[in-house]
Amino acid sequence: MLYPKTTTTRQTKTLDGIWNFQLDANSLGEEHGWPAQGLPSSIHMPVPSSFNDITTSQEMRDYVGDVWYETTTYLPNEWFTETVMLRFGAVSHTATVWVNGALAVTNHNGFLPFEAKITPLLIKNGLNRITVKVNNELTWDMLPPGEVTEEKTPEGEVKKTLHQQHDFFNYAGIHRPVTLYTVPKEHITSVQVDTDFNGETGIVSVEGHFSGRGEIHYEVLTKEGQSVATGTGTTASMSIPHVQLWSPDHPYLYKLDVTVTGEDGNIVDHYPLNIGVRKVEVKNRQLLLNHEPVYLKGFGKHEDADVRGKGHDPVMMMRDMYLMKETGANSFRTAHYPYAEEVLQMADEIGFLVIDETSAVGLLSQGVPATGDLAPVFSNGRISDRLADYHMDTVIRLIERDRNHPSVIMWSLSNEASTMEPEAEVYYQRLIDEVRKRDRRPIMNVNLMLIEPERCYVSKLVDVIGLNVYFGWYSTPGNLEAGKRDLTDYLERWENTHEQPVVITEYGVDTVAGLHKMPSVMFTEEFQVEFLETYHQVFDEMPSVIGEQVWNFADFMTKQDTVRVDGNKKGIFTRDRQPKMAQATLKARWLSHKERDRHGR
Ligand code: GCB
Repeated sequence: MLYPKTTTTRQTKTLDGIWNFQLDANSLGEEHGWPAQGLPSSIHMPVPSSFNDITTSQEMRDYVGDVWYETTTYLPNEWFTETVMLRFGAVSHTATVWVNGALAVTNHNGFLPFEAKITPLLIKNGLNRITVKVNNELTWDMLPPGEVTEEKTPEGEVKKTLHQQHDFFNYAGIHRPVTLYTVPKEHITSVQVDTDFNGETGIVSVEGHFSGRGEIHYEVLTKEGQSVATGTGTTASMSIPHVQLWSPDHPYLYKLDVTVTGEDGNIVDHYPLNIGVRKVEVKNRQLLLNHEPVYLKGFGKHEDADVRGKGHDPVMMMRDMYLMKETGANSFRTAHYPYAEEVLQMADEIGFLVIDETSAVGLLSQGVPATGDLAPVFSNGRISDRLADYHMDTVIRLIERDRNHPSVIMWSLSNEASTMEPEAEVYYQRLIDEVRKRDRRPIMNVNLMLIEPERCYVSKLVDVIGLNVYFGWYSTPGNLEAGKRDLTDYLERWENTHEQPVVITEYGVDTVAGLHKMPSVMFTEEFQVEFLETYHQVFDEMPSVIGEQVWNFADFMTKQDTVRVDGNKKGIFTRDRQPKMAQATLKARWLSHKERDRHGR
């Protein structure tokens, strides 16, 4: 699905702003005709944003069930000669959309875009009403999985409670931009780009599709607008002489102009996109970017901020990007779901290597922190065929959405699943086969530290193994000496049983900003520094470790729990994006690791 853009043949109109909003605890909105008649007693709500933390109401924050959003807009008359599309960047989790009271589209995925052709539903000389019903419930047929229970309050009302497996607050609402846009009646429907290079020559392979009859033309332009390659047809392979390769240190983007010309020679449709020429491979236990070994330094992140929750916010996004660069990071993982498309566009521009993750988090018998014994979820039917199909759909849609980003170097299929069950092998093999059919990027799966390398049924199938490790925190709490020993032992076992390289996808400790103690104890800033330094000593002795991503970039909100102090405090930055002491530790290490980048281990 192409990102909406204003081009010489297309127009866009944002619907972001203040919408009407109403809770619907008894799910009566449809019965009462809200899509056609309007919301009867709404309040104001910003879009994009989570609704949970905007007001001071406890009910709103912990609300589980249906909520409604509504806005109105006029459209310029000239739009009615074109096809009009309505597109949502993401709505968490289930959305039903009406235009002027008529059903336009439903979507079951809280972290991926969806759209509908709405031309026939629009009013030409009047105000158009767009209504969205959002449901934030989770089931074991969805990702992430969860469960809702109901109880009767003393007043006789039904109160729903969400039981989730994952360690981030179940923020909900219209989370990403909402856009109306036009496409010509016959238009470009998809563009897929793959890049490579041979010596000084860049190779750009494109596959483009057009809904009508007409020839597609491609032109590659430099930043300065100089044409360097052209091609024609559904598929084309173009060569760029003296290519400037894309990398985090040199995030050079070319522009690919895609056009379709009609019989009269006029341009029928035009869609430009940024492309970066680069090659990613996993070979001899190394991650190669443009044939050079690269060591990943960076963070597991979240889309999370005070007040706006998971609502996309360009202000926070830019602050995060600059803070990561400042700290010397070259990468991040979109833990634990696909991030806004705008984040990947910026990663392309600023230069980050992104591990792009699905929303498959918590396919386990336990919530977080998962300690002790794990019970089965694959073999006892908890993970159903419907969940498997949902996972597959997510993977396919993620690849379709993100495949053209040079920043995306790897697909992460899931975080911390019950991969010690033999049934997991078939489940993951099916996903992996599908990914390999569609794209040649390396595949990763991320493991919980309770998964034993000798008894993991999935790691042997992937290209890169992700490990989340908390020895000295969740095990032997506060004892870094024991933590170091156990970490060393664990990583050595992975190294000895698997051939693939390992990225440490999580390591970190909860740290309350401003809490200090000498000698250190858990939760102090000193302990966070010592924990990281201890872990780094171990990583540096492990040839299989090709990257380290600290958990987490910033403090983030979780559900209330005895092990969480107003959220998860493992951030290197606070939730308002100011540094803890450990930022300096990472910066000193990561900025002096240039050599390691270039030569690998
Ligand atoms: C994990 C999870 C992550 C949690 C983290 C923690 O292993 O992948 O979602 O937030 O541990 O802090 O416990």
